[in-house]
Amino acid sequence: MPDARLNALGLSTAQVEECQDRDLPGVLGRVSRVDRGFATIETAQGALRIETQASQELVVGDWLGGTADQAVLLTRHSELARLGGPHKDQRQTVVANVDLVVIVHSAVAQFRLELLSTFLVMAYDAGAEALVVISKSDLIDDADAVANHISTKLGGVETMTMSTATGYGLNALRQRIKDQSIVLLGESGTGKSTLTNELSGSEQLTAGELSRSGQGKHTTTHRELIVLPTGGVVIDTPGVRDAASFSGEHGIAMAFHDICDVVPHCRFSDCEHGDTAGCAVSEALASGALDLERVTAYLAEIAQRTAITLRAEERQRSSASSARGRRPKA
Ligand SMILES: Nc1nc2c(ncn2[C@@H]2O[C@H](COP(=O)(O)OP(=O)(O)OP(=O)(O)O)[C@@H](O)[C@H]2O)c(=O)[nH]1
Ligand SMILES: [Mg+2]
Ligand SMILES: [Zn+2]
Repeated sequence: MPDARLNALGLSTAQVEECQDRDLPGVLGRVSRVDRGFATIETAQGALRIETQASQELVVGDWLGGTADQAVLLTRHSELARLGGPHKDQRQTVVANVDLVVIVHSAVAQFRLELLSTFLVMAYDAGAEALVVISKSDLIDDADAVANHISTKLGGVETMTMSTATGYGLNALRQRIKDQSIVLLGESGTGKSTLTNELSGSEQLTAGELSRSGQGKHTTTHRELIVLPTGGVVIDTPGVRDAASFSGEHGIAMAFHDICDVVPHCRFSDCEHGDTAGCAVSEALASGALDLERVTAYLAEIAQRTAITLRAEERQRSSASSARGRRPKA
């Protein structure tokens, strides 16, 4: 009988069955935080810290089986990944096993279509659903108009409007995310930690109030998983200024479905969608069937992906040729 605490952490039969199949003593718990060399695990008995091995890169949201002394990583059912590594061309898993990616955008912040599109691509590539939350609706007259505009610009993505200052929209959001594992993504200061505190009904995280001296804004520095009293977990993440997705075909096809429907109709398969003859994308732009800003964001995503592939190939070639040039020691 799985423990109620593990259920609250989002345990499913998949983890229980995997432990049985692999002859593990049972499900140990879920990773709530990762620091250099250590991970915090939420277990049936409470939180414990374990040392992590370099060979086993744990991320927040991971499920572990076994015991504290011999913890075994269980199969991930979704992985939210971004580009990282020294050459910014490696896939890096950020969090695991999330059902829903909530992109938090402040109603009074500048809307950056490319950045939000990248978050969407990441969400879809992870195999998760995506929801855009327009926060701080108290600071603007018509936040729903902002939500509608953003939904249109993002290809019809689901949006919700809310304010932690007035409580507007919070119950609807609680209903929407109930019993799910969600991760909050967004720029710094959009209200992710304030929202996490509000949902969890406690002040577990430090949100960005300016200190009296005006210095030292409490910006989030760690990913952290919090269990919600209403069921489900939320992973708060540090704000990002620029995101690069490790964009797979699937994420792009989902985030830019309207454009991807048109691209196969271009006359040339290597069409760059500029002044090329027979470009169906240009024709759709001229007729107003496609939106120029969306096409620009799509081309940026594709260009980034091409550049990364070329860089990776180039590195592979140069390491192969330097290996060939190496002489055995005399
Ligand atoms: N007016 C208003 N202010 C809000 C609301 N939600 C959050 N804030 C304020 O926005 C500021 C930033 O909030 P945080 O929750 O720290 O933002 P964050 O997204 O966690 O920021 P990072 O951790 O840097 O990514 C704080 O001063 C909050 O008090 C809201 O609904 N209305
Ligand atoms: Mg924060
Ligand atoms: Zn074209």
